[in-house]
Amino acid sequence: MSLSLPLSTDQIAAHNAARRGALDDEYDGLGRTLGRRGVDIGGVKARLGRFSVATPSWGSGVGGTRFAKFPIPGEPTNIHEKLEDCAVVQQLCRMTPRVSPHFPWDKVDDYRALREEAAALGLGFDAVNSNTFQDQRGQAHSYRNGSLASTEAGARAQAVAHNIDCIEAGKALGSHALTVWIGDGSNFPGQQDFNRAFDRYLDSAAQIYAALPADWTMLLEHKLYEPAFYSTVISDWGSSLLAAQALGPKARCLVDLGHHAPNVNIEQIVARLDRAGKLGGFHFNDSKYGDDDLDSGSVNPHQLFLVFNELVEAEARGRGEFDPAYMIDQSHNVTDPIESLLSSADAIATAFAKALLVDRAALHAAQEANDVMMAFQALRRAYATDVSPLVAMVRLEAGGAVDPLAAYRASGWRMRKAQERKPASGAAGIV
Ligand code: PSV
Ligand code: MN
Repeated sequence: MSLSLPLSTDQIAAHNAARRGALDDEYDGLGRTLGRRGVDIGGVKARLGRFSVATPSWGSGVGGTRFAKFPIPGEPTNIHEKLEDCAVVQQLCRMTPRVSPHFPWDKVDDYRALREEAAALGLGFDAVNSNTFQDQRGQAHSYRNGSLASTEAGARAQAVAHNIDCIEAGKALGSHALTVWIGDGSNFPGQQDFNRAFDRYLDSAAQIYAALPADWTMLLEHKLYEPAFYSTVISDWGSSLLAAQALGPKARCLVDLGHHAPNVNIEQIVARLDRAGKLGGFHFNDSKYGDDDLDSGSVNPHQLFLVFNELVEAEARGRGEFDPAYMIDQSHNVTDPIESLLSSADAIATAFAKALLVDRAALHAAQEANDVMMAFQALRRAYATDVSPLVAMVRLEAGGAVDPLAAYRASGWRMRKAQERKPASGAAGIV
């Protein structure tokens, strides 16, 4: 398969050449700083180089709120254009080699051909996402009263069949996971029997689970509210864990950073789910108030660091196979989505790099000795370290750009696409 990358490699090479000297200097300085702490920067660089996070196909388009969407010229309007834009992100940052598709938004007739198309752009596919939170034109049963947990047998069967179709598409795409998030729930006290709704969900989910290939994971994504505003069926990590345990070993919990009650300690949830052997994956984003789907690390980068600190702990604890599916799930309403994805990938890698720098022996010793301040300082020292030369060096050595945003702007990609692509619609709606 010959690669046909979207951006000029010569242009990226020239961009890097102009920045190489300064980067070497800053990287060497960081190496000396870490060396004095007994940390080998080369080892951290190698670990960071193996890290990757999937981009969401839907995140390459401009998002909107329930009030409005403001399209930009040149934004993608179909899966082929979305793949091109995800390939731009991957070419520049080299840590987003897979795309997570959402069906039926990304439906095509030939998924094998789509897989080849992606491969030619340097991309593979990550978890497939089902959508039973919207009605599609011509479908027999409405999801107005729910999908997998609906009281209507026809709606439940239709939602199960859609998820099985997603698995089939995913098989052809080379995916190994299905992410299931449902909007089912209630808007009024008394509207729904909490436990009967959960039982219906379990019954439907078990039918999907039975259709999973042996090497697949079913990722259960919980969310506290929206579109149901009084209760949701899979509202929190407790319900998610109960469901994953009831379904079996291939079912795991997916943590979307925006899907919790305000002020919940998400990093503790990460630790608990890992302890239960059920930490399946992440949707990275950030929020100020609720499920805001803002760019990762834009509001609370410290929380992102604390989440990664638990992930590094979890990996070190080595409870079996540790391979959570990392994905970005953001709504880019006021930025060029490619720029947001580049900036977010950088923020995620930065948080991971900092978590790798935590002196675990010092942290654990301070915890055992009840030395509160030194336990905190073990985290603080890692968090305060400027790892940007390390993250940039990993990118550069993998073939990406030292400064991805500058390289992207210099490429003129969006302006070129504005000439070629048909305009996107401004229809509002949360995605
Ligand atoms: C729901 O809010 C969610 O986080 C789920 O992952 C959806 O599938 C996704 O957003 C895309 O709209
Ligand atoms: Mn999500």
